[in-house]
Amino acid sequence: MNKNEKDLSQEEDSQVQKETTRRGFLSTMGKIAVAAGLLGSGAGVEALSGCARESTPKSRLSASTAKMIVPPGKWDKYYGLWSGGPTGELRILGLPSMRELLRIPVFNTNTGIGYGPTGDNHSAKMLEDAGGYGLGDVHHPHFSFTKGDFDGRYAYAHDKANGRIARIRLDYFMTDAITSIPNVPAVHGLYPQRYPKTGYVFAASEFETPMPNDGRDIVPTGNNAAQTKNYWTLISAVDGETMKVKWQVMVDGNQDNMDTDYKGLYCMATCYNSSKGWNVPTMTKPPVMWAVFVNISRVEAAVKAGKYKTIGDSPVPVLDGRHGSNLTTYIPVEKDPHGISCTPDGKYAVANGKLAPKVTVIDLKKVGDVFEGKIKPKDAVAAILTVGVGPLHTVYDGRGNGYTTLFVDSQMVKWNIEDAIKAYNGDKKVKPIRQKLDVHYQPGHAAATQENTIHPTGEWLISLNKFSKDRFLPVGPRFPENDQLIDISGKKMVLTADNPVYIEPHQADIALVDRLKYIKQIFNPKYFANHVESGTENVKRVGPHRVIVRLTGVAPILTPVYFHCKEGDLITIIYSNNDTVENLSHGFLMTLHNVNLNINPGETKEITFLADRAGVHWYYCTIFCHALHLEMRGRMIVERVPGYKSRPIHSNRLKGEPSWNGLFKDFPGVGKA
Ligand code: K7E
Ligand code: CUA
Repeated sequence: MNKNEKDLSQEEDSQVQKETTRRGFLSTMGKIAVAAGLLGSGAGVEALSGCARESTPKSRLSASTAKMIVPPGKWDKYYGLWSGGPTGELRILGLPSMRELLRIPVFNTNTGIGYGPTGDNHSAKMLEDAGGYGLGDVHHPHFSFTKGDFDGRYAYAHDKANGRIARIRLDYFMTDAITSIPNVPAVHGLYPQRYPKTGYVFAASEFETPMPNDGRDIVPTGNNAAQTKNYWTLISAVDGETMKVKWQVMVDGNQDNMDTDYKGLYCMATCYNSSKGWNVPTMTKPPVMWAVFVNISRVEAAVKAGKYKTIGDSPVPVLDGRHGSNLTTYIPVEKDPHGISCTPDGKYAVANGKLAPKVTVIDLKKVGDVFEGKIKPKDAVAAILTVGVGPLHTVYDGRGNGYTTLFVDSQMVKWNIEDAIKAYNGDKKVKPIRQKLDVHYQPGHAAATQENTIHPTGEWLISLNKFSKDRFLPVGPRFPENDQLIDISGKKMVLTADNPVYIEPHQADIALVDRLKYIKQIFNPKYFANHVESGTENVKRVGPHRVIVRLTGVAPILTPVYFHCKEGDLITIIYSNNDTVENLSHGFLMTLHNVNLNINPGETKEITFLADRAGVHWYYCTIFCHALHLEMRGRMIVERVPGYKSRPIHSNRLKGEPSWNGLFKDFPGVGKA
């Protein structure tokens, strides 16, 4: 950007500021919101017509909404790391604007970024080595930590569907490792060690199974009640650097959400099914369940002393942390607890009741006393506070307040932690509940700026709502979810904006921009052993049915622009993007062959596919990179081999596929109803 451009943008900024202050809220706000695409139709219309459903004072709504607007060309203050649920991906959002900046493929295939079997050999192999599943279910993505704050090295995410953990490196925002956790079918809770650093990444398995789960301990059908007696769950510790599973601790009940403390002493998980039930009535029976705390140093010592067994073919040490073990302690929590999260001052862990309208505040110092045998587990409870119906997750502002989502009440409740403790100890004067705010609707997780670090900023809160109902334009049966932005910088929470989000963000981490300090846009070509230097491009037959094509792209020139091969050849494309200019990525899509590479500046990528159809097949660049981008294409010329049987075009269409005409009789224009 040159000097003049900079001056111009500053001028525009002051213009925007003037506009917002000069004109009244009703006329300006609607325009800015609509122009910037920041508000959903519901909130936008309310703002314009002045019939806001919220009880929020208009002046505060105006100020908060103005604060979330990031003027054209300006950057957000925070990075948000969002999970993508059963899409198997992660997303990067900017906050407070809530604009989506990137989708990071993790457990899925992505044809835009070029990831998975259609994308490149490297990610395809990584997915294949991690079990070859075509999907994942991501609930809990987290940034890595050093000394209790985000350190910008990695993000980690779990796959609940197939018991895996992935690591995303935060220089290039790419998934670089996926580990399968042995002995468990599904991991739900995931949390990185906060101190001294990550360190361990802990994962809690949710679904109890026999161990090993190889057909043993299956009670004959009809005898369901006894079926789960020999089922167990494990809390696993993965080394965040090597991505190897270090140890697993067998625990009672089944595990839900996880967290870690700020001293590196414990990881902890809630248990919503302490009775190991197998249907809703049997799962939800006990009125009091627990949060289990794992004593990390004791587990490490036990591993060292060889006090473990292994399960099945897995070499990973499994320790017994069931009731009676000194490796764990079970702190009672009412009832079917869901989220658990440590306060940023490191003093407490708060567990959320879900089926009890209460949060339980656990004193982490006293958890130490429990481990020493000085007090009983129940004596580590510092407070139980009734907050409302369906508490799921609690986050913090760093000013001593918790914000708990109430799924059933569709509310966010702000409460004071120290006051909750005073009230629990009999002080009748204090009122711990500060405010209840309607959210739209049914919140699951909440996320607040830097809230899960030693430096919470207490600026913005997101209510990750599962239902959006009437808030957005209808788009058929599948509604977007609604991640609502709430201003928590003042005394009162102020609902600021509705943000439709794609399926299904459970949880988010929000980091100040400077925490992600290793970001790079250009690869060093030397990083790649297979880098193709410009001028050395070639086509080589290396076996009777094996051809390697080494290509380069320098906008708008693709080299070579044609190559020959024969039907039945296995082709490997090695493509180096030798443009080393920011933002200048190239694509390589081979028509009719299910292949699309995406090669970033300085990067080399490889993909292998079968050329099994004689003829001329064009390959082309899929990323608009130059005025002559459309000309950036070439031909694969496949010679006929007598007797070779090619796939017919579109052979992936199944024969005997049920007709849509039958399924959608009343769809206009399809068949005759
Ligand atoms: Cu509450 Cu899987 Cu974190 Cu969803 S979990 S809400
Ligand atoms: Cu290269 Cu478009």
